[in-house]
Amino acid sequence: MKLDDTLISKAIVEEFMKDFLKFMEVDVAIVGAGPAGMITGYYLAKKKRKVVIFERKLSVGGGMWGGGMMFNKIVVQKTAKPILEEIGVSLKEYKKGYYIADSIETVSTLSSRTVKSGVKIFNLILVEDVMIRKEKITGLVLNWNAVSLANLHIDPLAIRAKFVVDSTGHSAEVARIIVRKLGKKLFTETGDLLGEKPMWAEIGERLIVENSKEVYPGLYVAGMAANAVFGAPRMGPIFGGMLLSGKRVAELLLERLK
Ligand code: 48F
Repeated sequence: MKLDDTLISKAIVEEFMKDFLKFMEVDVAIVGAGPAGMITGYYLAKKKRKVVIFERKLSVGGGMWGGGMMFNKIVVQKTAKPILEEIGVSLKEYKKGYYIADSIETVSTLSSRTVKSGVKIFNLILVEDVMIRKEKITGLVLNWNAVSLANLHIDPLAIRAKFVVDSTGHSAEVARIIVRKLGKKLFTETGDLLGEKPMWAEIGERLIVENSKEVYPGLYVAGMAANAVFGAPRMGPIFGGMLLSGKRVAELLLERLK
């Protein structure tokens, strides 16, 4: 059989467009394919919800690849161990209650399980704005990240979602867009982003789960974005909180989607 170059190109364009059209209306649209966003998607798709994740970078995994200071190991605590076991990541007990995993194995296993559970991940796409109707978030406004990096004056496209999750990490970009465009309307003490506090793993990991909740009608925060919005500490290369946070947001959304 001779290989037809144009047919290869047609296959890519046609199949991409099918997926893109299919995921333009979803139950949940997640912004950011770091550990928190992917785990949120995984638990939602496991329950047959229609979920899409938009990631602006070429690769998924966010801040997990490099472990701590490029030593590519991550630590999780006992409470998060069952999540990594469920998705099939090998863990070694380092000291009582501290488990260590290879960061490459964790990201690759998590992304594979997320996609195989039914979540569609689009990489290279930047979420640059939101849609709001009757004081509720109803969708996302997208552009190629390359368009933004090249500073090209090109209009975006929009997709509709029943709920949106901001799992953009330290920058909490979706919550920030809400404040920038609508004022201090977040469900925080001041209505503004309270900002991340200095590193303290114990407190950061505890608070992240309770901070993983709705922050504006229809918008939930997961992962480091939750602590950035609600003014809690960062925690460095311990990742249990990210996983527990994503799982918590998925549970809250499953209730809302009933
Ligand atoms: O930063 P990231 O890994 O967030 P996370 O899931 O996990 C945080 C940890 O990695 C680490 C930590 C652990 O102690 O503190 O930082 O909360 O993943 C966030 C992803 O969102 C993407 C970004 O490229 C990254 O992969 N992202 C950020 N803004 C946008 C975005 C945007 N506007 N549109 C699309 N993707």
